[in-house]
Amino acid sequence: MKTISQNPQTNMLMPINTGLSKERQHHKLLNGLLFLAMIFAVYITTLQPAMAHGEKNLEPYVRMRTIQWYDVQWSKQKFNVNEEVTVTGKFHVAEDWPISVPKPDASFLNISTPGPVMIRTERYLNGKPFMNSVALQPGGDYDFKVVLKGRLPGKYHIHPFFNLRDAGQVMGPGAWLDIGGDAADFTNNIQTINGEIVNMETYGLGNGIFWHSFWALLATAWLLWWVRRPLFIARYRMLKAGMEDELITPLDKHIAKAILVGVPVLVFAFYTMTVNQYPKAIPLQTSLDQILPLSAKVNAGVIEVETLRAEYRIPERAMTVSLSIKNGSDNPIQLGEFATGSVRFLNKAIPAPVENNTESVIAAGGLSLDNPSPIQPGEQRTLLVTAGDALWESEKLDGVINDADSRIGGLVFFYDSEGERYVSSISAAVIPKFD
Ligand SMILES: [Cu+2]
Repeated sequence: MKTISQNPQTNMLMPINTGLSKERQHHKLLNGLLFLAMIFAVYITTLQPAMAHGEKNLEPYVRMRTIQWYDVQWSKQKFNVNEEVTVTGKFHVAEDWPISVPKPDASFLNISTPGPVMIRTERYLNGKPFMNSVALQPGGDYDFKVVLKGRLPGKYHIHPFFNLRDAGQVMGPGAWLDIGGDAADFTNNIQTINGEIVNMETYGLGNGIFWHSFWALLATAWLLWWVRRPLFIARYRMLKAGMEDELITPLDKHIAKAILVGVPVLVFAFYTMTVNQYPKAIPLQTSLDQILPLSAKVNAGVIEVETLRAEYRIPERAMTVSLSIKNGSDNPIQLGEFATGSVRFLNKAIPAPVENNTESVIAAGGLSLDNPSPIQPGEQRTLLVTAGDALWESEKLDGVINDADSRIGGLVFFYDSEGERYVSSISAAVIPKFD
């Protein structure tokens, strides 16, 4: 450096320097523009109503082969603040649970909402009320019911969904709910076991704010007490220089001792006060609810379905599944629907009742069979079923062919001549066809 600055031709460096600073200015401008673009993107995305909110993000094999929802139904889609609405439905827990997804030993049935727009007042699984997570059994069928109460007016896309421990969320079909009325009218009063009526909207709020602020202030103060001192490198150098005595003062030690004794004493004192004030209390529950699947349904073993082969033709966006079906019932049966990952492919030759008001994605004529004649009692038939629709792509289910676990799963619905429905879960490895 010295040789350069002493060089008589120092001037020569000038143009280069200006060149560099120009480049830097250019960089600054570019960064600024990028930043503006980012702000703009955030602005645009927040302005637009959220039409989708991650329903399609989960890998297709997780959506198709874990919780298989069906018959999801809302009691109403338009209601007011304080009014109750019920969502009911069923789900099958796939037998062919993906190897990379932890088993559903702890799962929580939840409702996805954009913020606290409703409150949940009741929840049932197979008719039993439950509060906690539940262990689900692969192969089992369950029936659920959740009662909610309108809290904030607006139009929201709401889904029932399962939180699976260590796996993520498996969304059920969504529905638009319209909550009318005034947010100020919302009431959420409950009666405690002591007979006292409390308003859940404000109960304990002051206490919560006080304790959070108290501990945050204490912790911040203690942190700042040390941070204002020389930190890591300076500290290390003082240590090396044998000045460790100056790093911790007698006052530091006194304060540390006061905190060490004071905090546990404080916690114990306030704990005792609380226990005396509320002698009848139930601890927060963390147990796992044990609810068995619905007892083997009447149709178990009546209709035997085995998946022989599945092929996905990419240009046609069609999944062709070869099923070996044995009709053990007393009536002729016909295949009316194939449902997977909240997409329903219907056989329009069969007036299968579309008995739900969730806008689960439906391909009305998406299901076709190589032999549409009813399967007679006692007959065993190999049926070639094609579920074809652009929904494979728009619902991002076709990504299954790029997964390391290229297997599909879903439910097939048979209807007999008496209107009886039989549900079977199928699964198979998928072979992609590129042309
Ligand atoms: Cu949604």
